[in-house]
Amino acid sequence: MNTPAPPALTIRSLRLVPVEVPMTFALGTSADVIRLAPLLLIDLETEEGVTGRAYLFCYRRSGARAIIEVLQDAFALVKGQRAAPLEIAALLGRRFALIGVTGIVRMALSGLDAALWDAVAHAAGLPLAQLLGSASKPVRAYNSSGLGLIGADAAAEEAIKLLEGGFKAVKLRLGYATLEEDLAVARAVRRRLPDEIAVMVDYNQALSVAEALRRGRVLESEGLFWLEEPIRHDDYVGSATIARELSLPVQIGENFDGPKAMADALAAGACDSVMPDLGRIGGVTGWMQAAGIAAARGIEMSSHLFPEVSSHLLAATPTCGWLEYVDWAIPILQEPLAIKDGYAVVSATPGSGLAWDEQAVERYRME
Ligand code: SMN
Ligand code: MG
Repeated sequence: MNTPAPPALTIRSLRLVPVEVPMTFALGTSADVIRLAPLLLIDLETEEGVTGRAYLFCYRRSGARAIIEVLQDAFALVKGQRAAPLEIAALLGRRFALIGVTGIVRMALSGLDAALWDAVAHAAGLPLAQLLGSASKPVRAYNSSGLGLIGADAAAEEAIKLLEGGFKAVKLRLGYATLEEDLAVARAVRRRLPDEIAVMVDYNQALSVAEALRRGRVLESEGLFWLEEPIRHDDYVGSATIARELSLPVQIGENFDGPKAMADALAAGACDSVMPDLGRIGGVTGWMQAAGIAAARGIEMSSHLFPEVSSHLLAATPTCGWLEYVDWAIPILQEPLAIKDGYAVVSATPGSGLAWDEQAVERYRME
């Protein structure tokens, strides 16, 4: 049987809408508290009528504004070109080489890349995971909503609520002023949850190497699952010391700036496992390159944010670890990611499963 080849797509127009979505649980990290999720919605239209969608989590309003500027600039460079993500990544990587493909620029290009892949998957009539060669298997997920620096009692209460949906794991933010406070909160949450529930802890880069060793040595006998970003994200030498010294596995990756950063981190022995972020690793293209590096080294790879697209990517990741689940995009999505018995159900429709609830988008549109 001859199946017609999917049409080649030509990039036509770009629609960018920044929204601020109220979060059910505030995200209180040791660096900042986020109560409204600043998301940038990306619609990339093609001449053939296929639209590719993606969103970026922009951390701050100013992040959204800056990314819009760069994305419009990038779009002008590729308008009229074939919607082939690898070609576009190579072209834009070169054109942005002078300013540097890092930070805001990396996020903008990652968003564009994810939207391109979504368009290609739509044109092929396949869920993204299948386009990448996977059978779209369910991916185990931990609930990463909430559990900010809210104190022992409140954290223990909130942790129970986060198990709804059948989650078997949650993530707790640490980085209180003292080790004693960190320990009290970790113990309160650990004791409140059944033993089979995994508790990850995340310091968001709060500690020095010496302090990470001091706190880590105490926390490692508290039944925790991983120790995330204890120190500055790009100190791979310091992180390697911590990973070597502690029995508690060290997890980093949300700040990997492209696959090369991940390769460097692994070469330095900086961590036991990795969790790249779709928006910083280089979109779907960067993710798949990173997945190859993780697979070659036999290192488990989890995701950071963007649970909808990350579910597809993890399904296509040979050393698939955990999906980080956050509910932030639910209010603006037509079909939120389904969680069943603690597993993310990879969407079965063509593309990455993103479609906006336009009324909600208007309601939450950023001023
Ligand atoms: C985190 C920090 C800031 C924004 C989003 C997420 C956190 C995580 O480090 O890993 O969830
Ligand atoms: Mg983190």
